[in-house]
Amino acid sequence: MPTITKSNIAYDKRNLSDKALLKLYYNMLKPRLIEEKMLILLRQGKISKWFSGIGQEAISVGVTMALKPNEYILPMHRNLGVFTTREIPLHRLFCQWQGKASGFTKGRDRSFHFGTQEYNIVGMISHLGPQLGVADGIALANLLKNNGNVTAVFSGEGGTSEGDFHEALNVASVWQLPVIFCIENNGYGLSTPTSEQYNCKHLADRGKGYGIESFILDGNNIIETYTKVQKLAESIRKRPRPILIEFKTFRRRGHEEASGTKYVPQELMDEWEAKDPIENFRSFLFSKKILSQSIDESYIAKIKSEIDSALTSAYAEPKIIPSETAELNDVYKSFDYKEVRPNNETKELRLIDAISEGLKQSMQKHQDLVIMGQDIAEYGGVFKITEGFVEEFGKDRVRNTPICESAIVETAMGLSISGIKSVVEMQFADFVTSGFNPVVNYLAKSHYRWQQEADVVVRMPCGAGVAAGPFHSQTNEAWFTKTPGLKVVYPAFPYDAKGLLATAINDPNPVLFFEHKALYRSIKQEVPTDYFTIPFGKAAFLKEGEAVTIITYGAGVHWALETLENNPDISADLIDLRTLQPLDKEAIINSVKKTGRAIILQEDSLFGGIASDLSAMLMETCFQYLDAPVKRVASMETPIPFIGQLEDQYLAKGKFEACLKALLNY
Ligand SMILES: Cc1ncc(C[n+]2csc(CCOP(=O)(O)OP(=O)(O)O)c2C)c(N)n1
Repeated sequence: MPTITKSNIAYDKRNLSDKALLKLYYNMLKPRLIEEKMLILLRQGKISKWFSGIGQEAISVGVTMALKPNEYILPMHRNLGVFTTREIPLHRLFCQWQGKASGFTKGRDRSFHFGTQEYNIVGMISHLGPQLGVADGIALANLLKNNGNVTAVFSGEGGTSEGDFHEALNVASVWQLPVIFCIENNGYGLSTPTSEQYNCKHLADRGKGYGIESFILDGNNIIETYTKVQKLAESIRKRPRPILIEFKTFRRRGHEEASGTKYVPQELMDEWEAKDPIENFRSFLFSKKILSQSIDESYIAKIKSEIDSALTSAYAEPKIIPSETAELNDVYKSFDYKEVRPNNETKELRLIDAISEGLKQSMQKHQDLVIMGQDIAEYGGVFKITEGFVEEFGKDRVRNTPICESAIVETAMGLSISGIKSVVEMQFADFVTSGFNPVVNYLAKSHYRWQQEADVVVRMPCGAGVAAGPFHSQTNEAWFTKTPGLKVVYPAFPYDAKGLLATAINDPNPVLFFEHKALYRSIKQEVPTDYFTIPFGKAAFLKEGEAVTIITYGAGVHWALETLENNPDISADLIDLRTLQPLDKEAIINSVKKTGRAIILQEDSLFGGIASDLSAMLMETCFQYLDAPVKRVASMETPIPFIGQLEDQYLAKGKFEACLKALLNY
């Protein structure tokens, strides 16, 4: 019999059939019984961590049942009910939690940190908020495909304090994306009560500020959550738009099991225990004679036996045997590079024109490629690279964005999950800091974590020499070359820029594509008029010589060329790296073995830059071939100053010639 004999929740069964009501009950019971088992295993030390959703099942189950199986859901750490309602086999879930091969992440990520295309679920990353922007991207894909699908994404009330929440809702509203933002307001974010988390009466009230319809629902009432979300989803499918729902509920256990609930007043616990979504619904179903003792017992027995057999099989599965090759092979999605050779017809292009032409030809080749950025549509972007694009490709594919770098990178991730390529233009490479988290944590790690590619190119207009000061001059490639999962491209010439951009867009992995602003209009070259590609990981030898190897990229290439032109007696190999990740190690090492001297020139400040790693690599691989210590030449260890004479002093360019000569005289 139910432990709550008379329901404390006022249910209205509306026109739901008994079968539908029993399904709701069964689907809530399943995650509850799994969790109860997990708590026992935790006490026995058989699992390490557990984030409990006990008391919040009606939200996960109600929302999932309201959506169609092919509609994406983006759950958080307390949404076991999403996974079980989508009928993921328990064996796979348990293997995921035990880090076994039949899980979803090959032991590489824990608990609910995984997605599965098979079940249209995109799991969280620890940072919480990015889920919301990724949902925007999936919703945008649905809008562009005009398939009428809705997307649902979850956040706790704590997560709504993150900037990602604001940006995602803003973008969804401006673009009228078909997404349901579900806030589970469960009273506490770790130990922080709502009074210290936000200062408005209801989080749903925020909807108004974003121009989004919003609703407050009793998150413990399964009929209310299910029927209302179902109705809203139906309406959104017909008239795409975002909707915000605040589900009032309560976190009945610790943030994670080990951390306890000492800071939660007992009265609150008692109050919410009395509102338990399953006990109350069970009592209601009993009172209406829809559920009987024997049906209830059969449900419990069925679920428990499923749990027990899945646990047995998960425990029986062997542990993953570490293999460095297997790990390294999954950092990037394999990419079958297809060479497209340039035609013979060329025309002289500046770097900026070559990038524009390359991007345009990729837009023509990939009919669903979407580009997003601030002021890129009618205005053509601040550098005019996308001028005329909106006329040719339309506003669906050439999208002006609000100033929401995080949400737009996340949107790009969501597009990729839905099979759509995108290019994001950072107005200046400096501003990537405002979208840093999704670049280094979402785009970079998805393939390694759950084999989901992030088919995104982020264009990065970068570099100094244009008197633009500390926030419009940085060349921040080293932040990204040190993050496994990203590719980093840095062309110095129009020809390379055009061909490498085409490859970057073809490559399904996330690519940071650096474009030096000072080279945009100053460097010209004959460039094939048609579409062509250049492979990643192949450096260019611009000069060949005997005495020294000069290794550089970007603006450094032009500084080195100038120095060699002024010193025709210096016999040097000049290597333009062109791509920093992947790196053409072989070309560098072979050249240094030949010349016995190496100088690495970078525009970035010295410490922690590319030059340091290359230097270390050469010391490790070429020590016995070296006639002199490897030399690094870089800009000063200061922010980048504005005024010309300070900027000239800052930049490595002024030091290079003297350093090169000193190395040759060593
Ligand atoms: C960016 C970031 N900051 C802090 C944390 C640590 N953290 C993880 S969950 C959590 C509380 C989240 O609260 P809420 O969003 O209300 O969800 P709940 O756990 O209550 O379901 C915190 C602070 C984190 N994971 N990511």
